[in-house]
Amino acid sequence: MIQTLFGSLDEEKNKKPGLLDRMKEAVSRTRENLSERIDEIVAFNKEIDANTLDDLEATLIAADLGTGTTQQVLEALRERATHRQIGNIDELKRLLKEQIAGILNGASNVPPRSVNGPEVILVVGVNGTGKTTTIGKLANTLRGQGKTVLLCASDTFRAAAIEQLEVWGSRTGVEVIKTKPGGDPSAVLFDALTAAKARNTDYVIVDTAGRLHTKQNLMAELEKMRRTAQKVISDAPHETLLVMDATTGQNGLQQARQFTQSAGVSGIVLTKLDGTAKGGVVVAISRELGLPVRYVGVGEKAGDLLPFDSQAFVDSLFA
Ligand SMILES: Nc1nc2c(ncn2[C@@H]2O[C@H](COP(=O)(O)OP(=O)(O)O)[C@@H](O)[C@H]2O)c(=O)[nH]1
Ligand SMILES: [Mg+2]
Repeated sequence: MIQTLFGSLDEEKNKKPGLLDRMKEAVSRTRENLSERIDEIVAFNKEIDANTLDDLEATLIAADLGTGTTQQVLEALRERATHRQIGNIDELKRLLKEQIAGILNGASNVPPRSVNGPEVILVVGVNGTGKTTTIGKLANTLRGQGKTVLLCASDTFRAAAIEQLEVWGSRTGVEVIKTKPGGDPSAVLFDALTAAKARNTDYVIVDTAGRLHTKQNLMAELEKMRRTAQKVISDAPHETLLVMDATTGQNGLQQARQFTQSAGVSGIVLTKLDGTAKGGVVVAISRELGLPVRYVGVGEKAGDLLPFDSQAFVDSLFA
């Protein structure tokens, strides 16, 4: 059973029967890029042998699985292909699905939960990846479940960032705790957590800056925020979500490494899956960062956030 921040995915599936359809829609360009090319490769090669796998390699890399992940997937198929044990295309796709699901499931973990008091979600990542938008979507999801939420505007680096979070706050009916632009991100976090604790708010979602003057500066700031959070709620943050932009592919993965090395990331949100033919990057992320993808962003609206289910994802890719 897949756990998300908000309980089991089965519960969410029951509420939203269209989840698989929405995932299929979101990866439609990736599916064309992957599944339909595989059809062509097999049609061209007639039988599935070592040559087919060579052609398949280029296709998997084009879908942004990355070279290491592609090699791992193909390695598992090579022996069988050499002995002509992959009878037809359905069998080939079934094996690919099995390999990819295995990688995705291998990175899964259960988010730690707050024993008592507010659950704190720290949202980090490079500028423009979709942090603030994702926070708005998460607030919307939680509000829809009747939870109480506070947003914390700790991206004090730009005035526009605070205003953008406030727009999401009013859209979702959630209060935003803020300070003036240029203010101390940790100070506003302290205020937000103190307020949440006093009010017994269910969730606090914390927006952070994507960049400061230097990388070291940024990482030190995030570290300070963690320490500050723990002064108010000892086991906070309960989840640190790294937001990544699917359209930046392998470059985004490079940038993400810097965060996972020093920001205590526990899960990934992959945004803009709707805009790319390279959704295979999900698999590369799981394998290379060893972290589960918790959610995918599939558009700019409040409802455009889907809990990530590896089986629904592979089924959608090869549908
Ligand atoms: N198509 C699409 N656009 C998105 C998604 N998530 C965010 N965006 C857009 O990406 C841009 C940057 O988002 P923002 O939340 O400001 O990024 P931040 O700098 O990380 O806070 C905005 O124009 C968002 O509307 C998504 O899942 N799909
Ligand atoms: Mg932002």
